[in-house]
Amino acid sequence: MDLERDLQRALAQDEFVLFYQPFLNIGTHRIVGVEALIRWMHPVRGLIPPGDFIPVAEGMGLMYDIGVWTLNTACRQASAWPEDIVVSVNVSAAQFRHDGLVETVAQALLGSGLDAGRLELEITETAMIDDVPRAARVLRQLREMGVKIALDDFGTGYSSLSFLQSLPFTRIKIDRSFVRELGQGVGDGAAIVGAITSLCGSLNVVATAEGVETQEQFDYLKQINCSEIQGFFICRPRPASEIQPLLDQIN
Ligand code: G
Ligand code: G
Ligand code: MN
Ligand code: NA
Repeated sequence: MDLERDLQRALAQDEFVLFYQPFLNIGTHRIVGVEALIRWMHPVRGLIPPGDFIPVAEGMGLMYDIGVWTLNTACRQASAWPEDIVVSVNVSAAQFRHDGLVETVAQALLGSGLDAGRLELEITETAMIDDVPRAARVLRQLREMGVKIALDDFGTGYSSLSFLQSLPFTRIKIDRSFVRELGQGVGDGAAIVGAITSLCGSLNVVATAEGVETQEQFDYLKQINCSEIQGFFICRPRPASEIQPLLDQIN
């Protein structure tokens, strides 16, 4: 298919771009970091979202190289931002299972001059659950370098409490499927978000609610002392050229 042929050339032709979506500390009302979200600027089809090409790229074995590009680009762009801003980079399952990940991260930090404490990797439980001892070793190495680790889309997989306890996460991102139900008076979303938030408190991990879209959701999360939030209610993902002035202005 054309998409596959075009994907093969997209890296060499410099067609990927990173958008960034801020996350906010509810207590201080400050932006504490931004998540890098890849898009493909296709010369004919225009902007293609990651959901439409990442599965294809993964099937073609291209995700590792795309991930290297993403890490390098995110670290380089973040090195120009205020020093208290963290940049969060999504790591695919294929990338996490590759033996070169730790070295790639070290190179991206070295090449950009970004402080390791300003880089966070977002990893889903699906990427780690098949070999938890290995995941623990890799994450420990990254933590020893100073890199932060977020557990992405939490609540959608099947991880146990011992999984949370045995892996050195610095942040847990509460999946937006639970956040969506807040303030609607339906479903178990509020109970689940409340339980994860208090669990994060006990484990000394930052709780971040994803997909916050309304004032009601914001108010609920503030009331239960969820530390950080992300979503269209705060800011949509935006290109680097728009994010930098925003960060310079408010921080
Ligand atoms: O930006 P959007 O909401 O369309 O992202 C859809 C999905 O693509 C999300 O699950 C997100 O984690 C994933 N994604 C976005 N950017 C990257 C990236 O650079 N690398 C990987 N592996 N996944 C990404
Ligand atoms: O899986 P991950 O959490 O990395 O997914 C990030 C994706 O979520 C991005 O594609 C981003 O565009 C999307 N997203 C971010 N905020 C919101 C929101 O408030 N509502 C919805 N529906 N999607 C969001
Ligand atoms: Mn993410
Ligand atoms: Na997520």
